[in-house]
Amino acid sequence: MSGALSRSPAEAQRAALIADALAGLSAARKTLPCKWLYDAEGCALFEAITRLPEYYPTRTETRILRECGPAIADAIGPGAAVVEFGPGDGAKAVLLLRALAAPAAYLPVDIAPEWLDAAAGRVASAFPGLPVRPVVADFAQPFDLAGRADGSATHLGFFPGSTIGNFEPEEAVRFLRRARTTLRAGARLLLGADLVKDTRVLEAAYDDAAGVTAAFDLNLLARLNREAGADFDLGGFRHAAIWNAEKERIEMHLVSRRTQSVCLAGRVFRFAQGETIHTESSHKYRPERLREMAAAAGWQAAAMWTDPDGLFSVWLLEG
Ligand code: AVI
Repeated sequence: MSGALSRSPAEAQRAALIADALAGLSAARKTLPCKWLYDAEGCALFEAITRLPEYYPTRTETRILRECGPAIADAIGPGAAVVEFGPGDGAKAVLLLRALAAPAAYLPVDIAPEWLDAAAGRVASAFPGLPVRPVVADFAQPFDLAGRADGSATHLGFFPGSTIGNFEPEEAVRFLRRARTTLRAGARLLLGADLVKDTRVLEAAYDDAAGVTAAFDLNLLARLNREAGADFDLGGFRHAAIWNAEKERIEMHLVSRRTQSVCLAGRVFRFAQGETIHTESSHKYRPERLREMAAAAGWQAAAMWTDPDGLFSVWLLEG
């Protein structure tokens, strides 16, 4: 058996982290994939971010789901099997399922079993008797529901939180196209997407006064020290959130405070003062752009709900 085949999942994950870090830190513009922000520490910090006064997306989307629940339920009709991509703690699924008429089943999809357990447990205890059928899969890759939603009146994909904004636009279209294949012809997708707005509101949401987002970003370097044996001096970097007007996205960067070198997996990476590592993009959408992306993936926008301040949008797409 080869070394790669005999690796435990944790070893394989560590090897992937190191490979991504080596590639990203070798690039002309240093970068690290945002998926590595979410270890246990990162997930706890992200949960804290969602409760910050500056971070409007979670509470605004929750408000839309709560206040527009009856209209959403009318548009969807009874008997839907809800397939949630990346369910988090399942709190938004509970809101949606509470609004829907006679939901047929709940299928949370995630690569991380601990997230699946949390979401499945929360939904199962809120809706005793509702079939809850977790799917262990990387929802960013093609996967099959393997009959788990059969027998329902309709398949409803659910992708809240504007996680779609963390994909590059081409990746977002690919995700939407694959979701259509997974959910099958005639399915619907309820999609949360953050909207373009005042730059100050956006930058504050991603660089809060309490420094929680900064800790979330810097935890990526701490994770590389813990898991990849790197020697980042955390005090040598600061967090920055920058609005990229051309690409209509907030970018998180870790900025080197000085000239320095960092070792990782036997390689040395040099940083000039002010040089950055780009750690995450969070794209914000104009409604017409989102409609175009959906259409490019074969979906039609059937309805859009927003809050009174026009901060966030929830879309119903039809396949
Ligand atoms: C998970 N995702 C939708 C968040 C966002 O708003 O892009 C991640 C995040 N990063 C910093 N704050 C929140």
